[in-house]
Formats: sequence, C-alpha cells, structure tokens
Amino acid sequence: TPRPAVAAMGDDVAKFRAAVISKLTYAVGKNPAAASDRDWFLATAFATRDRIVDRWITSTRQTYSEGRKRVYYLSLEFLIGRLLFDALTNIEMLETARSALGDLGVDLDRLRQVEPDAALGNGGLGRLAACFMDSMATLSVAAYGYGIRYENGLFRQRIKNGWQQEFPEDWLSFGNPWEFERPEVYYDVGFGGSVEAVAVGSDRKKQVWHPSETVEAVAYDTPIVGWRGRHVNTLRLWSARAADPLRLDTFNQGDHVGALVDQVKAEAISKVLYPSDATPAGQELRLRQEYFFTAASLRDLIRRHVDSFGDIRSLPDKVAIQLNDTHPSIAVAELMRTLVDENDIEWDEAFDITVRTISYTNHTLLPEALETWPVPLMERVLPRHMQIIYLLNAKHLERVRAEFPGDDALLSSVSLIQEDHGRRVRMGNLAFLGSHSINGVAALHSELMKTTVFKDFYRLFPDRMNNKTNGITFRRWLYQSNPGLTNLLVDVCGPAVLDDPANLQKLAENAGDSALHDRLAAVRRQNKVALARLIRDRLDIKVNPGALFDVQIKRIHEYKRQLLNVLETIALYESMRSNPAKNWAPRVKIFSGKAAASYHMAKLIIKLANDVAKIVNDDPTVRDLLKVVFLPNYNVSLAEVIIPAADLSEQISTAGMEASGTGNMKMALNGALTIGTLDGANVEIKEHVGDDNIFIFGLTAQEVEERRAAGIDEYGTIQRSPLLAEVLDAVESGVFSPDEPDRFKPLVDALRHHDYFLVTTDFDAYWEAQRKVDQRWNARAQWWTSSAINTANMGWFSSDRTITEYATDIWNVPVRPVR
Ligand code: DL6
Repeated sequence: TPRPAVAAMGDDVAKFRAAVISKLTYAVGKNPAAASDRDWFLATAFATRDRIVDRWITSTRQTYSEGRKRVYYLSLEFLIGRLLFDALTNIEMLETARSALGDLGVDLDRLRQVEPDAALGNGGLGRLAACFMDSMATLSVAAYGYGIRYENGLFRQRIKNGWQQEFPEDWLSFGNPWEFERPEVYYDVGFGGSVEAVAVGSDRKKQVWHPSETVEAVAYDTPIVGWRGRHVNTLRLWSARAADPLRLDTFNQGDHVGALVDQVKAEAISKVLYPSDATPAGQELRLRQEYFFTAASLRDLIRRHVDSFGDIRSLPDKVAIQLNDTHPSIAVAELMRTLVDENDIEWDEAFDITVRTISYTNHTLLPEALETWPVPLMERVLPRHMQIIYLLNAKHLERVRAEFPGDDALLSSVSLIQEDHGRRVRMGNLAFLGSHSINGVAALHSELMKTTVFKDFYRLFPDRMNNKTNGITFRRWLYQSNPGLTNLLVDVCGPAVLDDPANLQKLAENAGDSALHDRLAAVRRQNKVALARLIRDRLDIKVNPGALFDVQIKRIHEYKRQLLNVLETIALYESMRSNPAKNWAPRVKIFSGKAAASYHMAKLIIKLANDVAKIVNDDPTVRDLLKVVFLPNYNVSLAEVIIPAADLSEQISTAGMEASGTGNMKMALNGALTIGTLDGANVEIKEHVGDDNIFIFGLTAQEVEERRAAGIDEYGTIQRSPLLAEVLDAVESGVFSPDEPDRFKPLVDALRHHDYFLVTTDFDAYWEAQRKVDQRWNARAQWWTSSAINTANMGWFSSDRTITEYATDIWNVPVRPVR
C-alpha cells in the first residue's frame, strides 16, 4: 500500500536530519553544539551530494551500457555560482532540507549565504555554459563539461571612493563539498621543445613532438543533477600539478625558493581566471591555459571512447565536441596531432574525422575579442601544433585558390594566418575550418556573422553556419530565485508549468485580470523589499520599494552603454529638480557589474555612476523621486536577488554589438519590462512579448553601420538636444566631481569627438522611451498586464529549448524531455 505523502515526507525529513548529523560528525568532525554555519553548510552539502551520487553512477553506467553518443562541452569558463539550492531544488528536497535543519535549530536560508560563489567565468559566456550544463542533465543528454578548476575565480570587486578595486576571489579556501578529486585521473600535457621527423619504414616519415616541459592535468569532478533528479552529468575541471613537485637537490643546497620554481610555473596555469593579457607573460599563460585544458579533455574523451568502442575512427559517430568560443579551438590542431601522429591515420581522413566531431559557437563580433596568437609564441609553446596549422592552411588555401582563382582578398581573409602587423594565428578561422557547425547565439548575431567576421568563410561553407539563440535555465532563474512567482505560476498555470514552460502561456489568458495584477505586484513587492534590505545593509542607502526599480546589471563595457543610462539619470535628476511636482514615476536606478581590471574607460564609468549617486542621494529635492545605487561585486548570487526585484530591464547596447544577452531573458521571465535597442536577443524577445510590451528605441544595427560609414555628427547631435548638451556640460564642468572637475573629461571628450558607440545619437530616443516607461508605470493596470504578458511568453527562452536544438541540429543525440 502506498504511504501517504505527508508521512513519506516526514520520514524523509527524519532521514535527512540524521544524514546531516552524521556528516557533521564524521565528515566535518564537529558536534552540533560547536558547529558554525559553515560546518552546517558543509554537512548539508555532503548529505545532499549523497542523494545525487547514486543517480550519478546510474546515469554514467547507462550511458556506457547503451553505447550512447556523448557530448563534450569545452569551455574555459563555467560561471556556476552556488550549488546548494540548485541541487536541492533539482532533486526536490528543498522543503525536506529546510524542515530537517529547522528541527536542528538551523536556518537553511542562512546556510545558503555561507556558500561561496563559484565564479569561474567572466560573464555571459560562462553563465551560458552553466545553464547548458543544467539543461543537458535535465534532458538526459550524456554530456561532460570540461574546463579549468581556477583557484581564484573572477576578482572580487570593492568600490572605494567610487572607484573599482580588484581583489582575489579565494572561493576554495574553506573546501568545496561538491567536487570529487580524482588524483588518479591525470594526463601529462606537454609544452615547448622540438619536433623530430622519424623515418617509418623506407618511404614515410612521422613527426614526433618532444616537449621540453610537462604539466599534469588532474581531474576534479562535480556532479550536475538535472531537473527532478532524473539524470546526472559530470563537470570535469582540470587542475595543474607539477610533474616534479620539488627540485630536491636545489632544496638541499639551501635554495628553498629556487627549488619550487618549476612547480610554481606549472601550477600557475590553474591559478587565476583570465590572467591579464597586458604583458607577454600574461598572454603566454592564457595560451598555456587554453592548450592545457583542451589537451587534457581530448585525451580523456578519446580514452573513454576507445575503451567503449575500440576504434578512434568512429569518434564522430559517438562523440560531439562543442567549442565554447575560440578558447578551446586549438582542439582542431590537437585532434589532428592525435589522429595523425599518435594513431597513424592519413591526413585527409584525420581531417574528415576532426570536422565531423567538432563544432564551434561564436559569442562576439567585437574584433578585439577574436583571438589571435603571435606565430613566434605558438612556435615556441606548441611547435608541432604550429606545423599542423601551417599544413591545414596550405591545403585550405589550395582549395580556395582552385575554387576562386585570382581572388587574393578572399585568400588573405580566410587564411589561418594574419600577415599584417606581425604574423598571428587566427583562432576563429581555425575553429571555423575544423568544425562542421558554426553557430551564433541569437538570430541577429548569427546573421551579422555572415556579413562581418565570417563573411568570407560563409562564401566557402554556406551550409555550416546556423543560429542557436541562447536560453537560460528556469530552475535557477525562476524556481530558485523567485519562489513567490513560481508558486503563483503553479497556481495559475498548473504544476505542469514546472516541466514544460509552454504552459506559461496560460498566464496570458488572465493578463488583464486585476486580481492577478494584485498577486504579481505583491510578489514583486516582497522581492523588492528583500533587495531594499540588501541595499541598506551593503550601502547604507534607503530606497523605497514602491518606486520603479530600474536595473542595469552586466559587465561594464562601452558598447553596453551604462554611460547612456547614467546620462539619462542626470537628465532625469535635473528635470525632477526643476519640476518636482510633475507626475514622475519615482525611480531607483540600480547598477551592478565589473569592469576588466585594465579597462580604464569602463572604470571611469563606474566612478561616474557612483559620483552621480552621491549627489542625487544627498539631494532633498528629489528624495522621494530618485535614488541611484551601484551595488558592488556583481555575481550570480547577487543577480539572484536583483532579478526578481527588477521592474525595468535595461538592455541598451549599441545595436549590432551585443551578441545575445541572457540577463535580458532572466528579467523578462521574472516579469520586468525591457527598455532596449534592437540588438542581440532583444529582437526575439520583442517578437515573443509583442511590440506593446517592450520599449524599443534607437538606431538599428544597419543604421549604426550606415551612421558610422557616413561619419558620426556628434557636434550637430549635441546641439540639437538641449537636454543632452546640458548634461554633458554638467559632467564636463565637474558638477559631479567638485573635488576634481576634469575627472570625466575623457568620457565627455569621447562623446563629443568620437562617439563610436553612438550614445549621443541615441540619447533623445532613449529619453523619450523612458518617459513612455513612466506613463506605463503610472497606469498600473497596463504595467501589470504587460508584465504578465512578458512572463507568459518567455517559455521559448528556456535553455532546454536551446539544448534541444543543439542536440538535434548539431550533435545528433536524442533528448528526453521531462514532460
Ligand atoms: O552567448 C553568451 C554571451 C552573450 O549573451 C553576450 O551577448 C556576449 O557578449 C557573450 N560573449 C562573451 C565573449 N566575449 N566577449 N566579448 O562573453 O556571450
């Protein structure tokens, strides 16, 4: 006889409680009376992990026994964030754990805060990889994520006197309960040295690489459990270990530091995420990181493949390797080296195997972000790979020459080697040439790839290019971060909504219903109260949860145009001051994001936002109308608090420059209205939510291109906009920086003379769009109708949909949806 659900839950609560106590005692070595929150967190994480491990082993065994094709997602970044609530939500034990800990007098929500963020990524690209890991497990795709176990993740940002400062993020200092160290799983990764041509028989020569240095890549595995715990995949991160930990003779001669030099050099590879590439040493380290994790991952997956299927030639039938950006694109040369040098496969066959196995995702059109490596550096660090790249290039160009005789421009643009300004290897071209599929991450981006960065490759291989619009995992970005809205959605759309977001559509049927509006508003208010508390605790600023929370959260970059938002904030401030009685929508402007440590302009924008905040927040005339907040140290956990509290989502990049964006999807799903340009995935969000429920402004990508080609008339533009002119004068004359009036001159100068990002051109349109936002906000019923319609139509942006498309169109593997 089935037991009543409540009893079953009670039973499980008791079991989980006992498991936590046992872990606390035997794994952490503490007794409850002496245990700190961190000890309880570890005990809870261990008890949770135990519930995942059996399923993990079962999933892995099944993949083996069914001889399934595996997907390998190679990414230099995985921005996973905290895992406790992720794991508990996905195995549906969140409430069980809460009760079990409650019985022990421990608050689960407090433990949640103790877990450090695993910030092994910079931004969108790394977070996408983390969402994909969740969706691949959810859809039972047999997948591995491969990356680097950085000891220091993305830097911790502090704001001192309004300036960004960077500090190391030591996320591993108290241990990581989710990972399993596999000291026995390691590979020697070679660097440098020479290549020897060795005769094989009388008529053939074989190239043998003799590296001058080897570093061990040691595996650390984290189980990634999918929704409802049906399938568990592995995230395998490599840590660098010196082959010889110590030069004992040097040590014994008294040179204790010198004895450790090799170890330090080897282990530097996994020390920090994105070492600064401002110096040649930094560039070399980055190249070493890329090769290190790519080589270890290929060795690992080939070993697994050969163990299971016997023959490396069947790789494309059983293995799909997805390159997340160009960072792992050395995989093309490394796979060729493995096939040709180590497995004696003929060049053409090896190339065919390589192309059929590998596929590549591009995430940016910014020319400075497209990787190239100096040929001399490649020759020194990876001499055999450089030879292989030359050979690949020779054959490739030979084909192009035959097909397009006399087209020298084409030849030089599709070459793997850039010849001007010092010879460099173009990693994007290498990735393209070695892949059967090349995709962009939103419809517009994928189209622009065909006319810009890969224009000429598109002529050569029109069938290889495709689009896979990004998505987000609803488990983290809705169920975990916004339980209030999730409960409401389950109530209105039925519980099936948790398995199939198409059911969100049911919300649209009641979108105009005032009772629904009240419920949505109540949920939002609760989330805003929580964010207001965080703002008060961290910044000592009081904000009104009744005001419109206007949010821009993302990396700070000129193309993302936080500056446009700050300028509009200043204009709004001046306008409110001169006419406080007008029916303005009271606003809290919320900014958060990190600037690259060496990106001076971005850091100046942060300083401006903070300086403006100081003046505005201290001004009693706008006390109830405007507040400006810059929240330091933006990361996944902070995003989980901000996103459910956002009323307005700022997606205002210069059109054509943001590949996709995923924050735009997270906020729209949670019911924020978007103010944005026709850029990246905004275009598709607009198509889904409808023109009336999004505030679109500004130049289109094509207009941006035309404007740039014609010459940007900054002077005329500013003259025609008195509001903008006033704002620029204020910033330039030091109104916001009385202690250093010239501080923001570089920003204003750029706008006046070379406004590449078209801030001045789009300013008036942005201002107008913001006033429409005010009107909508003041018409409460309309606002909440639009909000409901946004949530109702965001189902398509689930990363489950994205992964289903990758699986079907690129990887040729089946998916098993939960519904
Ligand atoms: O595809 C994920 C994410 C996109 O949503 C962003 O639009 C895009 O900027 C980001 N790209 C990168 C790569 N480098 N740069 N710049 O992070 O990818």
